Amino acid sequence: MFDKEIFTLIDSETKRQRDGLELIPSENYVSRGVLDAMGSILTNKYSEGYPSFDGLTEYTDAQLGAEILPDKRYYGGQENTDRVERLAIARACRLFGADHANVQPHSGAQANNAVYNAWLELGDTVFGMDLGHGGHLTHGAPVTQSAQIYNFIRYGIDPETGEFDYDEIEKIAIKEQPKIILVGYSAYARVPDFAKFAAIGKKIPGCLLMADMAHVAGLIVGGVHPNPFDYGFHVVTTTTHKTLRGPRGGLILSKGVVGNPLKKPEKTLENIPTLIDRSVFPGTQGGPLMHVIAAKAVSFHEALQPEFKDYAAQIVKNAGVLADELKKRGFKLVTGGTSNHLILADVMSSFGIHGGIAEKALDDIGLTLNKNAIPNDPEPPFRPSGIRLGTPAITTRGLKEKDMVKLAEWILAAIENRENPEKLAKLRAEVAKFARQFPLPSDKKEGI
Ligand code: DSN
Repeated sequence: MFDKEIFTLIDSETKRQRDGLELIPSENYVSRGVLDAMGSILTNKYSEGYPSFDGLTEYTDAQLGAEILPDKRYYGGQENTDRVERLAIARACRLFGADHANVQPHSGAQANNAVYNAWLELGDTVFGMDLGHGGHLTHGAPVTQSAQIYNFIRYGIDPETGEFDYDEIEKIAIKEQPKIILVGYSAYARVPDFAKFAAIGKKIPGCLLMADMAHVAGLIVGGVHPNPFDYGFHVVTTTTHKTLRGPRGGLILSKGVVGNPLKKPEKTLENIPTLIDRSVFPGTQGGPLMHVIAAKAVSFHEALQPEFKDYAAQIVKNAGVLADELKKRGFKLVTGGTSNHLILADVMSSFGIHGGIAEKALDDIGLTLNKNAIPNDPEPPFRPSGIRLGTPAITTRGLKEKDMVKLAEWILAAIENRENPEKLAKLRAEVAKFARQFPLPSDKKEGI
């Protein structure tokens, strides 16, 4: 039986992606290999539990693929899935310099919740970045389940400088004694000082240093963004589909001793890898998505190749040029620019329009981005003052610095002509003609 309605919609989405340019900084285009693994027969398999390791770092990829070690699974038929998951774990550890990786979280939210569940008791305090300043929903926004269970307190940035007030953060941390200091963001265009956060965390007994690096994971493994593990962080969570360019999913990396997840370890920072494994399964999830884990492994293999460093560097170069070109055209940028892959522009103070109006105008010409709150936004969350855009996806398509000039021209033209359907249609045709010169990686047989 052929499901015409769904496959027609998938065809239509393929055309939208081919004919447009993706500027949402948390989105990307996957390779053929990632897509094939995700669409594979591994989706049929249940694999609750974990493959066995006895000293992860002693194994090479080849050994991990070849040996069948005694497993810690609950169902039979795992000879292939064990190997897939071991490869994913080993590659993730190598990419980030971690002692352990849990590749099973279905999403970034699941990854973060599993870490909270692993380390915290009811009512414990977590100190994270304010959502309104660029933090993330899962870092304790009052509407989330975790905010009902734990006590989240928040820090923000000076929107002009983009700097955190580390003295103030230290003062609050010492007073509140959080069990987790969390560094991470989804709308922050600068790079935090991990050493300063780590120094604060080390003054608090039993404080877990956790970094949610979902947005910049690809920049970290590409060597153009600091790695929190180099500064003494204990845990890094991430999604796998943003700058890392893998399938939609979550990942938890940790430092510490990798133990048997079937035995409950003592709650110490050293035992964090095992506490996390138990927290993911059976703590907060059931069966892992083995087709997605295979796709994660494929994307980790891609990210381990030398070309990935060029890709990561190009993302940052493109973002810097795009920020400059937007500024030249009257866009006021939060923090005055960018040091990573994303740009936050205040379109209310630049052009007197809400972010949603700009989002719609750009959608109309085939450029996709999202409305976003700016720090201390005077407007309500659903009608915020800003737009958020970034370069990970367009860099995958192959756009370079010179193309950022054209892009900035189109962005301004869409905003200026937002009430002129004929002009918007003309711009849309121009964008589509340009975009078709840069095929989606999944359209290419040879992949990325
Ligand atoms: N929704 C993601 C983003 O766009 O940043 C974060 O989860």
